[in-house]
Amino acid sequence: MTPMIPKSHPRYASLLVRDRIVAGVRKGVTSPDGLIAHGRGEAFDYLIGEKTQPFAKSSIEAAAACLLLTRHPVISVNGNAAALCPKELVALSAVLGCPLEVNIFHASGKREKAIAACLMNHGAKTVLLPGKDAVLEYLQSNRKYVNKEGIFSADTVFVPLEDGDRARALIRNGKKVVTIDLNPLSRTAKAATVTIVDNITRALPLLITRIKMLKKKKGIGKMGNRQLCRTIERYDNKNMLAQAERKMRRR
Ligand code: PTJ
Repeated sequence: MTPMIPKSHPRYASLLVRDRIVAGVRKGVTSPDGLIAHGRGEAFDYLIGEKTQPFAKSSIEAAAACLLLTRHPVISVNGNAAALCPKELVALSAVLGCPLEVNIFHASGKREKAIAACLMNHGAKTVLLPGKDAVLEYLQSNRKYVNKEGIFSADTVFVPLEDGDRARALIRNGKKVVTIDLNPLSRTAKAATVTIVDNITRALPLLITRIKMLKKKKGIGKMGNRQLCRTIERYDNKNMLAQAERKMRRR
């Protein structure tokens, strides 16, 4: 553990989050490469002022609509997401009534089990693991191995914190992709249907709150659904990424 961080430290909040990632590596949940990914995220977060910006709020609105209108959404969890927000990932799966599935880039059966155990310790009832019998097309990396009842048959996959080959492959497999990624230039950010450019530690609680509110409203029937459809129709992911990039360049 990091030596006691005084609350007055200007980087107090950021250092606490950093501690979670380091603890994740020590527990075998996060890969050592996850530390580098986290550092990259920190740099981008610095450039947006470490605050949820209006473009992220618009994306949260669209993400909530997309996840609510989907018949079979699935939450994909890697080592970084599990270390940073296990409680919130479980809460999101409960509010959507959808499965959590472990899917990691740096192959390790041991770490897959550690991530599942971490989610169970935070209240998950079941966590799906990748199998060898369901394989995604257009993907070479370990992330191609998925669960038949989970990502394989999902129509929308929530994939926070990753860059690389998967978002595009998921789209090519006919799925929608919702992501949280602080880097608006990443391949995942660009390929996704909805990209929330914000820190997962801030964005996930906001997304859960928004979904809960919309679910209550949706209770009013078809009108609610039509409103959600309109939110998605009007949403322009490219524009949100451009706004995020502009904000960063100005800083
Ligand atoms: O557990 P594994 O094996 O699946 O590995 C997970 C990592 C994250 C190591 C793996 O997916 C990876 O290497 O990811 P990348 O390519 O480094 O991409 C991670 C993306 O997440 C980058 O674009 C970062 O800017 C972004 N990111 C990092 N931390 C945060 C973040 N976005 C939002 N919130 C964060 N806290």
